[in-house]
Amino acid sequence: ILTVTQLYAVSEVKAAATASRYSASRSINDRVGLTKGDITRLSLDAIVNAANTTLLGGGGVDGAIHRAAGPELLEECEALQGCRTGQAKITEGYRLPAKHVIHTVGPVYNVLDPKHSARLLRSCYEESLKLAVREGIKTIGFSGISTGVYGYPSRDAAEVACDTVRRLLAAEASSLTRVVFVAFDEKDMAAYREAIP
Ligand code: AR6
Repeated sequence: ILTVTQLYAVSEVKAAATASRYSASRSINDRVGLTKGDITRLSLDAIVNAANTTLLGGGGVDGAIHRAAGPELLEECEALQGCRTGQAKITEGYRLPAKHVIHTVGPVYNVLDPKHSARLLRSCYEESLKLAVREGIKTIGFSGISTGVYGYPSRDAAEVACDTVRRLLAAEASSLTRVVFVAFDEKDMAAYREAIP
């Protein structure tokens, strides 16, 4: 038979196992959003593309963004001469409702060195946000970076995404008023729900 104190202890453990490891912060939560759907439909100052090092388009969200933006996007990308993994570059949005596209290159997930993958993924979010702030962008939407063909597990990726965004929003007197995580499928949606307090 459990005492009252023991009962509390058990329920706290259960709560901790399902809740985010971050505590809710009003100043941050007011600026962070989560939505499910197609990022190419979002009317924001910038959307973040999960690109590859060539920046010349591909499948997944990259293909969808290029199709929706039109051929002018590829033209501008050709002049950028690629992008290294963990870095970010910015273009216009052309026919997209979003004004700009920030292209970042996530890591191909390495099961043998998950810490290295995490460092590179963190860098994608950091570099994208820093670039956005430099460009005076106020509202930004992130597609899942590396969570498709690059094989990054959704829950681990959502933790990195959430943690990096929270740190940057807390650290800087940043121009950002809204950071939206865009989940395309239920698996990513569930992962973000767990990571965001
Ligand atoms: N809107 C929002 N999210 C989307 C959309 C969309 N329209 N389409 C897919 N996603 P992926 P990666 C989600 O594979 O893993 C490309 O060929 C999808 O559910 O697009 O970083 C590039 O050129 C997933 O969670 O990107 C690279 O070669 C997330 O977008 C390579 O894929 C990322 O999946 C990059 O792989």
